[in-house]
Amino acid sequence: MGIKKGLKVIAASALSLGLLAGCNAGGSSGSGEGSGKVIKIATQTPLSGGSATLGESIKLGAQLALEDNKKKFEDLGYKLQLVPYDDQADPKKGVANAQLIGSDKSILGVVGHLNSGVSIPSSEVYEKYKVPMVSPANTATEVTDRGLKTVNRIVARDDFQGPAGADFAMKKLGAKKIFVIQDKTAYGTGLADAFKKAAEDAGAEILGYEGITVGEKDFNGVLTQVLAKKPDLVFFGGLYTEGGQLIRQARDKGISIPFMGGDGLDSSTLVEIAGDAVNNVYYTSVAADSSKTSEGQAFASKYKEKFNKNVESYSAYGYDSMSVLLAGLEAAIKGSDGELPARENVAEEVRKIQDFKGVVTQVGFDDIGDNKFAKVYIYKFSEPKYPGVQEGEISK
Ligand code: ABU
Repeated sequence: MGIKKGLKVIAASALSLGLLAGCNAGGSSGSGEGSGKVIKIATQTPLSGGSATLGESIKLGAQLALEDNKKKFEDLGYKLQLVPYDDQADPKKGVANAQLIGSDKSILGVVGHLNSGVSIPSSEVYEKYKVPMVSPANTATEVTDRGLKTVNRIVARDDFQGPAGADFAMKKLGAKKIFVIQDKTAYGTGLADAFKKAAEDAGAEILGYEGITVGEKDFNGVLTQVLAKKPDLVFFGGLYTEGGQLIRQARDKGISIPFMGGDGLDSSTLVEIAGDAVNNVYYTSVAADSSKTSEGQAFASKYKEKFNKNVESYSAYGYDSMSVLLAGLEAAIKGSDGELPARENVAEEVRKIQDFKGVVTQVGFDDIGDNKFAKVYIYKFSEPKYPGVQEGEISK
């Protein structure tokens, strides 16, 4: 399937599910089945554009968790509602949506975002309105390093992921001369820099460090530089849409050396775009392969049955992020005397979580909202089949 056609299919399926910007956002609080005081939980992820595969998977995972918890909250006297927002992977859209979320007093939490560059400015707004956020996917260090009380994530940080990739590239792949490409976003640059520093500290020579732009489609310029420098590995900090095209165009130019990237490559759409060119591509991810455990397999089956889609890297992380948020909400409800709990109480209860067992994660937040139990995984593609084969699992 061509890239354009693939993106159209994603947009069409998002439309058919009523997921695009503003479709349900801020829906009427008293309508629908069930009874009780309405509590809304928002998701903010890209539901359209080049990052929609992962953005939609987070939303669907979160939706499943909310539905699984509805009965419990009804018994407590509350009716849960999901309000999905499409941030379009755009910081301005994310902030505008965050203002809407903050202004709707019945929204008591947010699952999101996918993109760290959207999460960072949007979460300044959540903090102002005291709305707790749990991110299933943001890995940039700045997301939590600002010390905001409302901001949490369940995945590992790029100052863990980047060095883990560098260690693997040098020790297992024998890389010594590396060319680094990054997409100039908070995520892509942060991950590439963390990888580069760790590789240099371990004695690697960095032959080139170049930026590309999100949305770019022709990588001939940077790949000509790669050909001239003759590295033994290319590291890419960015997402699957640009990554898939970069890899495919590299192979077309005869560049057959290993490529490596981070969790931004961890999507079936990378394989769809790159095709056979994906062979000999390695990626670190902060997402576990859900097929490795019985809980993960059961989740994947349920997800497939409900949405007729296979799980993506962050589907179960959307589920676990929503579950963690609802655990904090449930604790806050205990002291709320039948009223809506205050947002700051929900935020405090979420941050207090120390040992939550999700479908694929164990979650315990430290004092800045990072997950003490987060892990990094290493995968390899040897054939155009998603996900890649797991080559390693690293705990802190
Ligand atoms: N961690 C990969 C998803 C992109 C991001 O953090 O911006």
